[in-house]
Amino acid sequence: MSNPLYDTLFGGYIGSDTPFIETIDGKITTHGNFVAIASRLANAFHALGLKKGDRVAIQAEKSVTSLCVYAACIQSGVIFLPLNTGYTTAEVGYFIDDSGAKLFICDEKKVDDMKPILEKFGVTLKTLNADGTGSITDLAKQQKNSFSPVDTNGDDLAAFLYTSGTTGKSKGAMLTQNNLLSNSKTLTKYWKFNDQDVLLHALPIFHTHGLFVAVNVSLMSGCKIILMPRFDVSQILDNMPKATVLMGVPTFYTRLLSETAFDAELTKNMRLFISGSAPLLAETHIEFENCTGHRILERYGMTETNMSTSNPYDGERRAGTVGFALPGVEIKITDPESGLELATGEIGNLEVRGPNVFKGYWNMPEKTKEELREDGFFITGDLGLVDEDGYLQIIGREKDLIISGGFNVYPKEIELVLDDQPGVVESAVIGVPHPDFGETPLGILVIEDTNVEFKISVIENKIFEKLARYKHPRKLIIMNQLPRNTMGKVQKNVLREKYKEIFLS
Ligand code: MLC
Ligand code: AMP
Repeated sequence: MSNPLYDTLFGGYIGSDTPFIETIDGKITTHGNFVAIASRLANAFHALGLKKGDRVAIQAEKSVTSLCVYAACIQSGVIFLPLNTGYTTAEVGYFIDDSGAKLFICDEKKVDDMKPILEKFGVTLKTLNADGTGSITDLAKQQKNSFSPVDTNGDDLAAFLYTSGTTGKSKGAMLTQNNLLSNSKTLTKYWKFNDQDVLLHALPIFHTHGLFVAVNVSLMSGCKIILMPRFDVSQILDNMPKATVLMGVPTFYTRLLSETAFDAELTKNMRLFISGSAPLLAETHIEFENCTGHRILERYGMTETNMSTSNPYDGERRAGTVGFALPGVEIKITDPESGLELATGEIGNLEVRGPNVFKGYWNMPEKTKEELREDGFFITGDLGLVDEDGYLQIIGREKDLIISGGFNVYPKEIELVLDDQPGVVESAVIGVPHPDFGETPLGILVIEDTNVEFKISVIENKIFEKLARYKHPRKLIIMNQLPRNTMGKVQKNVLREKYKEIFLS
């Protein structure tokens, strides 16, 4: 019997009294405790009738117990489906329906809103609150401390992570045990993680970055985690002297740089600052080095591929680049029309192949075929070039995507909501530079030519009801008509140019 992911990440820690997670109230959870809680949860899943391959969707605050739910899923061969805590009921309803989840775990506060949807789809509901209490914890407490891991092979699914699409419909990226295992092994070695490391963990745990990269690498290396509920500058500053590594999105670094207390002295015990999920401006990279003496290590990844490239640990960490393909991973730049590989220095589609690349989109074979070639190369939708020294630069995106503070926002999803509102003829959503979030959505509306007073506030309320807060356009602007090319296609580049400074002044 074996379960490669469980055996590698968790199995060795049974009974261990080594500290694993310290929360900001100073409470320590040892590795042994962590796997014991996970085992009780796995027994609870079993008691609820969950079997290998079933899906558990969770929309819960970041806590030791919510991380244990992840471990329990791996142990019981159940597919883990974490959801952004900001998603609205309507958004969660789609994921529940699409994934066919058997169990949904959420905060008590969300129960009333979620009940009708869960009843409709026959989904079991359990609660888990930010303080670790809830009905899933109550059930777990009645269970044994040990659970014999369900037999799996590396090709079995470990997680579904939903990622929005250019059509506005979210896709469930299917990640196998091997996808996660191979990437965490590679990153642990490449970034020299070890059991003396202390990671400042301020990212959400419902995405690749905060979950698979941060947590799996810590488990693989025996590194300790300081677990923070969210990114809070003063908590980071307070805890930095005790830590050695920080993983963050660029917004973390720009916010830290605006603090006078953030300097070389405060960071003297740190060995590594890692950035990803969105482009880090070269000027941030340089300013950071001037301020602290540390060079941020920028890497590149995606939900579908985990991490694909990284700047070197020992060699030159080059600003404005995402480094080289990780060991075992292949990248190539191809012509968007022909699919043929381009020469050094030429800009084209970035494609990735390796054990890190996902298995496909859940129940979407056609979508999978469009993006995942038969030879295993995944078309990322990012545009890049490889320079003469082999460094990859992400130049832009083929896909119509906005990245706000590290969260992906697909314009189409917002446009569908805007177009649906009375009085709106059509809309265009574009990404414009934002000093804090890097980029942010701006909504442009064309409205009906009537004498009836048109209220933006009515539309804003509708957006609140339908879409998670981070997807909301920071501003809605009315135009007489949208610029179009001769083919009738909306020229978003013209709009981006026109409004590029709207949030910068
Ligand atoms: C929060 N808000 C955001 C936002 N985060 N709005 C736009 N974009 C975001 N990213 C909303 C809040 O709800 C709030 O609304 C208002 O904006 C201001 O909130 P804040 O307090 O300033 O935000 P904060 O909670 O501090 O969050 C900002 C952040 C956070 C950048 C720290 O968004 C974050 O942790 N981002 C990390 C995302 C991430 O992990 N991405 C990895 C994806 S994996 P209101 O109404 O109160 O004003 C991936 C693969 C890879 O991409 O390569 O890693
Ligand atoms: P997600 O689908 O949330 O996993 O987001 C993946 C996308 O984030 C990629 O396709 C890139 O567009 C972007 N991304 C991740 N890391 C970087 C980086 N270091 N620089 C630029 N873009 C990045």
